[in-house]
Amino acid sequence: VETYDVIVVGLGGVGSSAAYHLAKTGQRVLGLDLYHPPHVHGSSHGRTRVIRQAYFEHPSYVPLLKRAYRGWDEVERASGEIVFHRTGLIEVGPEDGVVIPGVRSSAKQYELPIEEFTMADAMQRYPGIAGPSDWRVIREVNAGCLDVERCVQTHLSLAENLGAALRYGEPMVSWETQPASVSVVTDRARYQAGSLVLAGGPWANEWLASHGIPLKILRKHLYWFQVTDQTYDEPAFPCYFFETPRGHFYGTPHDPGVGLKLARHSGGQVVESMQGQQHRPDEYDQQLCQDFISVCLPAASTTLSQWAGCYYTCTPDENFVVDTLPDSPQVTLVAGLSGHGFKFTSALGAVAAELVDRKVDRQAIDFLSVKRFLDPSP
Ligand code: PYC
Repeated sequence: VETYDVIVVGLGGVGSSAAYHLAKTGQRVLGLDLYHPPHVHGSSHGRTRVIRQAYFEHPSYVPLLKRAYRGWDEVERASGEIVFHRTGLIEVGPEDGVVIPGVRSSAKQYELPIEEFTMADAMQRYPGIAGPSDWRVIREVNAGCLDVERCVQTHLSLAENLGAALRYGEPMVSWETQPASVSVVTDRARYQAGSLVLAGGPWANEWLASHGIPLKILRKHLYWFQVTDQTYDEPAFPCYFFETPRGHFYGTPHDPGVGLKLARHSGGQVVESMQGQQHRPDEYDQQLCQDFISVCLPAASTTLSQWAGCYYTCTPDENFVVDTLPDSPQVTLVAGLSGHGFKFTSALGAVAAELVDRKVDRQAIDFLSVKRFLDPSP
């Protein structure tokens, strides 16, 4: 039986970062993935991910986001790669929605630089956008997008350079805990370690359901649409996130040779299990995105140039799970990123390493604990 200090299962956004941070602390790390990451089968692909700090979802995320920004800086310094494109972000929607008031509130509490516009002023500044005159637009200056595959690849390379053993195409078949250790069985070997980090994205729902952690997998869709001029090119055009009556839509600037990325953050089709899953397009979702272009991105074409499928793994409150298992502290979970977690992964890997080392600031992640599912308040 091969023996390690820590086994990390799942080497996408979270697992690649956890492997790096654990290897950095001198632990003997084994990383396992059922495919060859960065791959297209889970949630850590699709060319870009929005990164932002004035978090409309909840101000409690902002300290973790500040840590994530430092984490991406560290990745760039350590590797010489550029993973973070500082394009800025415009968030657009009604005054009484969730996005505009939420961005304002986090920005105010943490003194984050934002600029506000009326819709009319924003349409002058960004000729590619449109919307009702009573909508507001907030530009978050320090936001941008991450090169998602490069983030995963770079964390993996950094981990490997620090001695982590990474095994690809080796699915975990089962895991079990002993009083102060864990064992993991894959389709080809049995491993033993002091700790286990479960970072399986959508595959985690199977691993965690019996522990009372409810994760819902959603099938999602990413589109790239043709553009006919330079309206949506960087640096003039930033990342965007719209709250509309038909849902939340987001995207990143024109990707030369590929198109203008657009996806619907809301909606999605429930997937019961990842067993035998294959991506497949959804006509209704695509039509909603084309309708969104016609109304809100009128200088873009509704002709599709590329499509990709991916998955969200959602908790009931859409906040992550970052914790150890209550009855097995040697098992760390980072799960249920609920479609908004990739930007955090440089920090979540570091937090996972601290959970393994039992040196984490529990207060900072209390709102992400397992106990909220097991012990709901009346
Ligand atoms: O967290 O900004 C985000 C995001 C946009 C779409 C999915 N997640």
